[in-house]
Amino acid sequence: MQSNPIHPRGLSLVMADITRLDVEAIVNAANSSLLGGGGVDGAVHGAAGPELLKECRHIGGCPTGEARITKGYLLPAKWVIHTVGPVWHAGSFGEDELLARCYKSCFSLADRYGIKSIAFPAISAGAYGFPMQRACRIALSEMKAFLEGGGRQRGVEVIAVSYSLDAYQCYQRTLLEL
Ligand code: AR6
Repeated sequence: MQSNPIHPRGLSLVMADITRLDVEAIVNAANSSLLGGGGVDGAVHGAAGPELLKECRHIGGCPTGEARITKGYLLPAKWVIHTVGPVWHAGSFGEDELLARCYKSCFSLADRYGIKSIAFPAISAGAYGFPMQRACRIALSEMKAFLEGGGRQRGVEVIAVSYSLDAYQCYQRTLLEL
């Protein structure tokens, strides 16, 4: 795991497989069925084991921009917060707002469950086609807003996880600009 605490106040950037992180909650970039898929969703279900899918079946899906919480089962993380990012359609269908809403929905669940450490993948920036830099800026803005709006005072740690060096460097650059 590569990490660089360039932002020491509650926010860190790491390059890692999110399923291996020893945090209280990891976020899954799911689809609206919540029944699994590829990318980080496939990795989360693979590492958590079949009990996760069983619990997800009972939830009955999740609309874009919202989030649902389950247990982490075989993951090191106690909780998985599943959120459904928007599919990128050239940016003219409210994608930015929907992506921001994903982060807000995750933070709101994290608060409700008293979660003190939460790791996010780059929601929508894989199969859903959201441009990485734009996704990165929205992710980091929402993370900062949450921390500055009381999350930091409550001792919550937020981790932005990248899965490639390119993504990691994009987060680094974007964080310096914010
Ligand atoms: N750890 C951290 N980040 C990861 C991992 C991992 N193990 N695996 C992939 N990423 P994606 P989306 C990064 O496609 O764009 C699924 O099929 C990846 O490099 O997982 O929101 C769902 O079921 C990228 O930067 O999610 C949906 O149908 C980021 O995670 C759809 O894909 C998000 O990529 C959701 O698409």
